[in-house]
Amino acid sequence: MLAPTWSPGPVADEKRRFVLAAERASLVLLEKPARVTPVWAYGGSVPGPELRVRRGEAFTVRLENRLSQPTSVHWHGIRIDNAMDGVAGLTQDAVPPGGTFDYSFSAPDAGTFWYHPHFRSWEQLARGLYGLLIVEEDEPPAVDRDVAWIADDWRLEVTGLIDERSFGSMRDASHQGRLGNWLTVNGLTEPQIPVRAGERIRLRCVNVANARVMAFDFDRQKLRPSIVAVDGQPVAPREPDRRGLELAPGQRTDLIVDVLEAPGGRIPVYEVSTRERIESAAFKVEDAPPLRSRPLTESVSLPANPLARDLPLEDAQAIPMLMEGGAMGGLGEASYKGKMLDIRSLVAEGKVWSFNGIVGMPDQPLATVSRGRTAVIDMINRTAWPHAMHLHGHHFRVVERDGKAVTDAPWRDTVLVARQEKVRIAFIADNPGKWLFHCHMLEHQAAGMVTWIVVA
Ligand SMILES: [Cu+2]
Repeated sequence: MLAPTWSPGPVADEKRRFVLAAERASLVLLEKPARVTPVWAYGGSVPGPELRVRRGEAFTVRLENRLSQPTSVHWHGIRIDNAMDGVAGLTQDAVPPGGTFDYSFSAPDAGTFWYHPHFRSWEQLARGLYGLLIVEEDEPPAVDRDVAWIADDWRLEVTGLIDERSFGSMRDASHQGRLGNWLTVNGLTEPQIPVRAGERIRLRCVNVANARVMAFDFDRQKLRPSIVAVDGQPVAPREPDRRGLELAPGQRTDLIVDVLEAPGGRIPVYEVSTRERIESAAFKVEDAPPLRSRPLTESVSLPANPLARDLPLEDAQAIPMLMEGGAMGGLGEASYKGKMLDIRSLVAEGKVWSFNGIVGMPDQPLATVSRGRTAVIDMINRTAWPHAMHLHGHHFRVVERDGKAVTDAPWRDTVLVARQEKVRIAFIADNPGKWLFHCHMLEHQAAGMVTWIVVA
């Protein structure tokens, strides 16, 4: 019997309505000895319920806020109606404790997306508020099973409690962000995922950590991993990088894996972003006859989403964006809430990063782009740290890195910009509204790395 890796999500009623309650819950993450970790969770589970919808269908998710602070839900990667984007303070008011909000929308693209709060994200995600939103293809690919791989990086005390004293730490904010000390996959410590020999699995990987860039080494011989989508958008099948499958915070990758290990065997998957190889989870091959006499060999390709094929750059609107600040960044002064402040005064406000000399959410957008026009954002990362830049409501392509043209880059909603790197991205501004553009290292966002773009 194949056990699911966690309990299945709620089933929508006949009117396609889901309920998502943000509430307190408990997990056991530390097992020897067992310690209870109080968390915040959607529907009492971490990850929250897996929401599954069909491409293009209208549905409603009612957020019920049972927490002691306001919250909201952002649907990461969905080219969504702006009013449903869930950004507290920009597209809606935060939902107060005891309040509700109905998110009614449809998803134009099939793929792997996720949801999380967009209010005090640095605290609310770190406490466990996140889940997968799966938009099914009109004709899903032939796989035996669809399995989530939701990677998180918790910062726990030895008692099992979430390290709350470090929330808001300026040291974290000015360096890499809040790195954790405890890795989970699907809210579990080193889960042993039961599989059958010969089985073909679609693995939906997402990094929901506040700040850690992760890399997973999926065994090439025993799993033969093939990337078929990134950030929800299909790509021609390709092998992961030899150094491991890299996932910056917010990014997703869909993998096809084939279980090429004998019954009774075990295939560990290591997290390899540091010098250690940490076992993150393992596939445990059931002691049962293989699912098929010969493993499948034909590669899987996902059907294209209705994104524009061409990205005309000739008449594109150029949007320069200089990224400055952070530890060892040498930021002298920047504008915050309309006033020039020196770095000491900025730090006193909890702010250390700037875009174009402005710290935090500006009154004026970074740019206003006419609907339908191509926009090119030229990011110059003049900081000593990488940043996972996320654009709401659109997918973009990297067209240049450090002055070198990039061709055939996948559509993404989140891109990792290395320290001191220049990355040029382009997108068609075809979704009207106010769209956030920010670093998904959530402490960087909170400490200044956030702006917005208007599509008018
Ligand atoms: Cu950042």
